[in-house]
Amino acid sequence: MSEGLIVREQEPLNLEMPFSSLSGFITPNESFYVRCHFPIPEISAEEWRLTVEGEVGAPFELSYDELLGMESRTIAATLECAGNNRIFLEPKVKGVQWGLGAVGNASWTGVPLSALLDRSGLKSNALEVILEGADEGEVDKTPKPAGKISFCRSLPLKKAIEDVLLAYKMNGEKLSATHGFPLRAIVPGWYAMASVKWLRRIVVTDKPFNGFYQSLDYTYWDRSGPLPTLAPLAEQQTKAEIARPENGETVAANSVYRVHGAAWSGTAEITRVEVSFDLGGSWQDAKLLGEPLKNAWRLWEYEWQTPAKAGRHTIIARATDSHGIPQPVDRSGDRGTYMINHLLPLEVDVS
Ligand SMILES: Nc1nc2c(c(=O)[nH]1)N[C@H]1C(S)=C(S)[C@@H](COP(=O)(O)O)O[C@H]1N2
Ligand SMILES: [Mo]
Repeated sequence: MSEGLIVREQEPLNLEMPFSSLSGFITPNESFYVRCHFPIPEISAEEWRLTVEGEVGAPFELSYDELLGMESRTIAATLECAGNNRIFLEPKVKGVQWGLGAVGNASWTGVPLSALLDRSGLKSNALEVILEGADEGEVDKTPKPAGKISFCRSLPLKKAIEDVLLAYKMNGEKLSATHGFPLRAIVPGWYAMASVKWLRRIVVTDKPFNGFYQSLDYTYWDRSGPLPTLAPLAEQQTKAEIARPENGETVAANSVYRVHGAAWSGTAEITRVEVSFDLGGSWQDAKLLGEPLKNAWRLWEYEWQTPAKAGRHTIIARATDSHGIPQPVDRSGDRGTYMINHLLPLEVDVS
């Protein structure tokens, strides 16, 4: 199953797709990166139940078969780990050393979270929805709670109702244990820590949730208010990544090389991808492939007429979305070890 994936960690399992193998709009299940904080829970579909509780008029639980019997929806969505590209940070930081491949795009089938929230009879004081996974363990960072915790994240009620899907299929196949069997959340446009796997409980709360992965881990310093505040990571930041050539690849001089990759944005459509071969001095438009789809990446390509002269060359790609916000050239320290979308030059040998 993990064939061809880069093993970043065995236990817990953390596998990366070699991004140079990007071959289509849909990432095949066996190539999709895997990010786990704890051992993968073994869950039997017969015994498993999803409970919906908290600030609701009518708490209830659902079996796997009941879920499959509900009206379903299928959406394409790109999941990107908030620590994707961390290996490129200087100086080196702690955390899984992801290269370019902690990202993938799949089609997800399941039940809208709003259908369950409707049925629960939300109370008027409902503020957030906590999604809890069945995986548990001790956290290996400090400060931390004593003993075991489960992996959970909360969503503002608005986002929870808007477009969150509870998925049991990935690219038409039953969800695998590594990707969250029997049920996971897909939170479109958000960094993938929000897309909780192995869901077992949904808790509606009337206060902001301050769990470990909400308020200590997976946070950044938000400066939209009068003072910097620690805020939970949310929307994916606009980014273009180059699949080929790879960093360090040798390409033939005086030939045509297909530079290609993918670009995505959490809140808008990708409207432009450009490439630069002179460290950002000048930019050429790449061709966007396929159709724009909200919350799914867009593949792109550029026919590069390689230089006649041998030597080292750099390539940078940058994406712009329909909000017009370009990728940052430099990295902001407010983002800690997450949300890494500044421009990344790669080097190739022309020979
Ligand atoms: N229950 C649970 N959900 C989880 C995680 C986890 O460790 N436990 N990891 C999160 C993170 S950080 C990411 S990037 C995505 C990865 O999803 P994937 O393994 O299907 O690619 O799952 C998220 N959901
Ligand atoms: Mo992640």
